[in-house]
Amino acid sequence: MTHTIHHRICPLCEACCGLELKVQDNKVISIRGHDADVFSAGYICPKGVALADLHEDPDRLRTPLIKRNGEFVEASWDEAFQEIEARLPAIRAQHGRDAVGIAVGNPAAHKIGLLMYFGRLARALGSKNVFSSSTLDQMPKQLASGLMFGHWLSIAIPDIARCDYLLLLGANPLASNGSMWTVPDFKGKAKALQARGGELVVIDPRRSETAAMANAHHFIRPGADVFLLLGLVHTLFDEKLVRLGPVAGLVNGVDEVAVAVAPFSAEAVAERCAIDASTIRGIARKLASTQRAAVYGRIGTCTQQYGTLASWLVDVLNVLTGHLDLPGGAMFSQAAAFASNTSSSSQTGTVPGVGRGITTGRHNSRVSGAPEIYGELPMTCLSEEIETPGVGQIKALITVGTNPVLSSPNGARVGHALDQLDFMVSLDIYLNETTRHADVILPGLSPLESMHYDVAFPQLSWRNHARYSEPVFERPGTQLHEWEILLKLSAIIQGKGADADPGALDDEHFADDTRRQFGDQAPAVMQAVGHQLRGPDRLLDVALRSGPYGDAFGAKPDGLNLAKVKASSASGGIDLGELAPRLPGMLRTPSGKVELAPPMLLADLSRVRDDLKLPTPDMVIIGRRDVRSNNSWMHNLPILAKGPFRCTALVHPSDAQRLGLSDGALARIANGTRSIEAQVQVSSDMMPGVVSLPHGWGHSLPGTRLRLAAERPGANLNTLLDENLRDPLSGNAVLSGVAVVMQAV
Ligand SMILES: Nc1nc2c(c(=O)[nH]1)N[C@H]1C(S)=C(S)[C@@H](COP(=O)(O)OP(=O)(O)OC[C@H]3O[C@@H](n4cnc5c(=O)[nH]c(N)nc54)[C@H](O)[C@@H]3O)O[C@H]1N2
Ligand SMILES: Nc1nc2c(c(=O)[nH]1)N[C@H]1C(S)=C(S)[C@@H](COP(=O)(O)OP(=O)(O)OC[C@H]3O[C@@H](n4cnc5c(=O)[nH]c(N)nc54)[C@H](O)[C@@H]3O)O[C@H]1N2
Ligand code: SF4
Ligand SMILES: [Mo]
Repeated sequence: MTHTIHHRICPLCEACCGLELKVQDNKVISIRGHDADVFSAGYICPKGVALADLHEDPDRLRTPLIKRNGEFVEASWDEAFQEIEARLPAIRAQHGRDAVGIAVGNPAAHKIGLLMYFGRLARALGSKNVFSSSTLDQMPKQLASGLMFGHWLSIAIPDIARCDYLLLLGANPLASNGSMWTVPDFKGKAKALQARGGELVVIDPRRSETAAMANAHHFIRPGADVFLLLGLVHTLFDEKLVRLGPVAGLVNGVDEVAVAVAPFSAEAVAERCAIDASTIRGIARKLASTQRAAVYGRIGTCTQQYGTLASWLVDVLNVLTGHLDLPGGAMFSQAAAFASNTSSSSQTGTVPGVGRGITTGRHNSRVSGAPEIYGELPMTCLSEEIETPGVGQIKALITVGTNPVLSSPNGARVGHALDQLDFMVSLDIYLNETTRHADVILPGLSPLESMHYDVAFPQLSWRNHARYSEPVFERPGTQLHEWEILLKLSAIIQGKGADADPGALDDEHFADDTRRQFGDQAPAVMQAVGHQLRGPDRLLDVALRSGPYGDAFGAKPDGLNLAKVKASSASGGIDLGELAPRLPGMLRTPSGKVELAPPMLLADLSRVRDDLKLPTPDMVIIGRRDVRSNNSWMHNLPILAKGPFRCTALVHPSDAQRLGLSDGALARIANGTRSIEAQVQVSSDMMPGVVSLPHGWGHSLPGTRLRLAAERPGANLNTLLDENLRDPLSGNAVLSGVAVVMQAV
């Protein structure tokens, strides 16, 4: 029997590697990196190989489930939608729009059908109760970037191919494969940087895999990055090292920043962040004196109470050292499709780069009063919005690819809250810790059964590219695409009925959108796109053709369209070149300039000032990632589950000795009345006084269908974390540096 070869971009993490799959008898027989891929050049990690296990996983849901008398039973799609129609609109009619909440999780960022159609459902619902894992993750970075550059996804990334000094804070790309920075084979690129004489410097409370390969690593007290960063900015002013370079005329607020950082000399912050003043000054000098240098901060700098300030200061450093928007510095990718910062006409007029900017706090959460941000409320407000009676209380919830019972602080409370709902629908591929609370579960397709194009990550990519994947397998006959499921749910909400045809609904939406986007040109656009395409493919064709490299619907015959990008798949996609300067055209701030000193951020510095002398708790907890794991949902795949147990609590030998903990034994870790038991691993890679435990574990809850994961369930870090601790500006959860008490069991 002969096999067939397929090319597929991996949807499992932000590295977006191109894979080559061999298929025989309708089974994947091998997965390797696609050597010809223009972007990832054959790189792959163990999770990419696990796509075959995911496809085959007998626990992965393939039919809708309806809960009857407390037990899930298999149902047809018609039955599932009828059940939803019988129950959901009535709740909305009785209690109002906000009574139906919606929560979306990480996999949606990796699936165009979820990402592009989730918004349609959210708009149909018209509820203020929209939540996503962004507020457990990167909202601070999005907010800081939005305030500075005018759009939530205009995020500067290191131009690693040409950089000679890279300062990394709170990121471990050797395990995570990069985040808010799409950079497959970070290790290879970092080694090349070192080979050309460059330096990689890592700031992390643990000597991570990335720190271990760095030229220098400095421990930092968890949650204290804002102090280090302020010390660095202060040094630049203090030692007259500020040079804006070519962007000088495009930056507002340098003097305001100089005044704002005045209380935070390297000497003043050193103790608070546990890095000496001379080291801080040395890093600032090196950043300023290296022609091609960049600073990058990721989850460790976001998931803390000063997340937005830390994210802002990362880019303040990039600007003040003259590295923004220059080769080898911190640059902006130019995506082929869907990027707001490439739209040809600016929103407010003819000046390139002038836009509306961003606004937050258009409404507030009902119970805690947390400000709306990017149309969302903090995920950590979900439980209280379900539990607290009154107008606007959440009575029904739709979850889309999210598992907050494990991924959100105080997950047990989330679980109890979900039990209080009148109705819950989950669009998810597993019966897991969260979806077991649902009344109806609607399964998405296996990634190998759907087309793929990354919407968000080309906006954050180390090099510009356009790559498309066809489905490897046909979808099973009765199964729906996730975009179709989302449209069906929207139709039910809008009273169009459970048997509305998703194709017709899609046509309506498409016509509306095209009129809105193209005005008078809409009929010509619709005609150019034709009648063959539907769903995400059609949206993609329009986006590519009207995008910065597009064929302008025929006016630029050499430009891109869907057919061309599709045709390039076997040869590894289309390379669109290295990053190029994009200022001022990509800005969307009202001033048309980079805003270095947004008032909201300067005002928040008063909290930092008050906190300079805060005493160090005896023991604090932080998270980590392992290359063979992915948040809360890949522990059921054989190829990843085998090998050493990964959910261990790393502690420094001095802490182990002090607390009587021994390697391999269990320790109780407690925060107030909540506690877990985790296996200790003594490690001199830890900063003393810090314990590291990965998140996403705790698969011992009853009523799930994750048979392999349940064999080695691990402990749930989020049991210990506090759902009331947030960065007040972004609403992001504090997941790092929380004080705990540890003792031997
Ligand atoms: N303590 C601590 N907590 C953390 C973090 C941390 O560092 N420390 N990290 C946070 C971060 S960065 C994130 S992004 C969040 C992630 O938290 P979540 O957004 O909750 O995402 P996951 O834990 O990845 O769970 C993904 C869910 O989607 C389902 N799923 C998988 N594939 C598909 C699909 O193709 N379609 C559909 N419909 N569903 C699918 C899975 O079954 C699972 O239910 O966790 C956060 N939680
Ligand atoms: N293998 C694997 N890959 C993943 C994921 C996964 O679960 N597994 N999840 C994906 C997701 S959703 C995301 S968002 C990305 C995240 O990608 P990264 O941001 O690279 O996340 P981590 O690998 O957790 O690395 C964070 C580092 O920050 C350190 N740290 C903790 N607290 C602090 C602090 O206060 N300050 C500083 N400076 N450092 C601190 C931790 O010790 C850790 O080494 O990874 C993605 N990729
Ligand atoms: S690094 Fe691994 S999980 Fe991430 S895209 Fe590449 S193969 Fe997939
Ligand atoms: Mo994330």
